[in-house]
Amino acid sequence: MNDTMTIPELDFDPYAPEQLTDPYPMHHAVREAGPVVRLKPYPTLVACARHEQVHAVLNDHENFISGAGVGLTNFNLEPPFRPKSLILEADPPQHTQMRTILSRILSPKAVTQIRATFAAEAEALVDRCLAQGTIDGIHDLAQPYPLKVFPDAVGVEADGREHLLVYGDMVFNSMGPRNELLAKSAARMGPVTEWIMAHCARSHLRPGGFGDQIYQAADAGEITHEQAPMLVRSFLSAGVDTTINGLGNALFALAHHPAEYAKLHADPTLARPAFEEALRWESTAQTFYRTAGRDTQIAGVPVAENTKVLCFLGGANRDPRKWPDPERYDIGRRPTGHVALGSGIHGCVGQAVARLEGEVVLTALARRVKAIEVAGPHTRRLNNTLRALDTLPLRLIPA
Ligand code: 4IA
Repeated sequence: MNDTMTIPELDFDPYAPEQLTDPYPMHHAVREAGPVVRLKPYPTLVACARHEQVHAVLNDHENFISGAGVGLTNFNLEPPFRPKSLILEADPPQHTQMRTILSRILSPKAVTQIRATFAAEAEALVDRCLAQGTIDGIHDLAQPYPLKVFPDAVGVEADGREHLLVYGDMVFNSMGPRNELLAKSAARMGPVTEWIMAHCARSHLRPGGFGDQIYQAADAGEITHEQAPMLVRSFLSAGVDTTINGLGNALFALAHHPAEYAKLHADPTLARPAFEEALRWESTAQTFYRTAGRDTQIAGVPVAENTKVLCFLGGANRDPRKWPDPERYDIGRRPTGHVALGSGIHGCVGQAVARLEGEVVLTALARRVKAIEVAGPHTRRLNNTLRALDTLPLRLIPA
């Protein structure tokens, strides 16, 4: 390797509280340093924050595999904190087999069937928030909504659903290093893993729900009955904390951009693009990894087999090489090609449901609420992977 092939090394820890609180200056530095960089605190990995390379890595599943985990930990070297997900932490052909089943259960057609229920729940919840006037955007709206509609659709009983929040926090922290955030998550787990696995059993799932439909696929011989609970676990891992924070970040974006909210209020059909732009602007999942499955390259830079590749989704989604005026939250933008839901064969399988949730909540707000005002300082819930808010005081002005 000659001098021009030397990978720039930057002294950033993406998991330090400062970077988790405001990752954008770090994204800028990583993008400007080059298409591929090294990070001093994690000398064995390479990182990308430009859209072109993040997209290329996510769309090259032959060279950049998921079976060694999509977090910092290389499952070839260290055991995972829980049995590997059959879909997320897997490669073809196993991944394809699981994906076929989940994409059928979460298909646009299935979403048509849940739409009316999801919309009615959004309207009822926004009405309750409006009656309060001043709300906490997270605890009163962004959190209770997915925590009701998604487990309802999966077919999980109402009792104990708060365990899903603890579990989600743990799953996403586990994709980072063994830092204090992970230790704090782990300390809260108590009965949670047992509750999750118990609620993945068919006996706990409402007949006809998304969870039961996985068992129907097992009945049909598409997967084994031993695999079925593990796929239900994927619903419970990926379907709640993600949409909670997607909605929370969208509320944050709208509250801090009153002119954009005014456009949404004037034309509620902008709910879907407003949510999509929020995904671009504040990517809920900030980082994912792949692992080089063989000696390969990124932008001509050699990457050795078994190297972890850190993809800054939030960096790619604000790359000025891709997006004009990327720091601007603009609901008139059509941010096609953002990577907030991933890209390629592992791209979010639940994205039609996630978008439905965003659309119906923002539609209900747009119709009933004239303005959303910031009613006090927000606080962040730091997580190794998620861009998450803890509190978001808001004043809702009725239309
Ligand atoms: C799983 C990437 C994130 C949304 C996710 C988390 C967990 C699982 C899938 C996706 O457990 O399969």
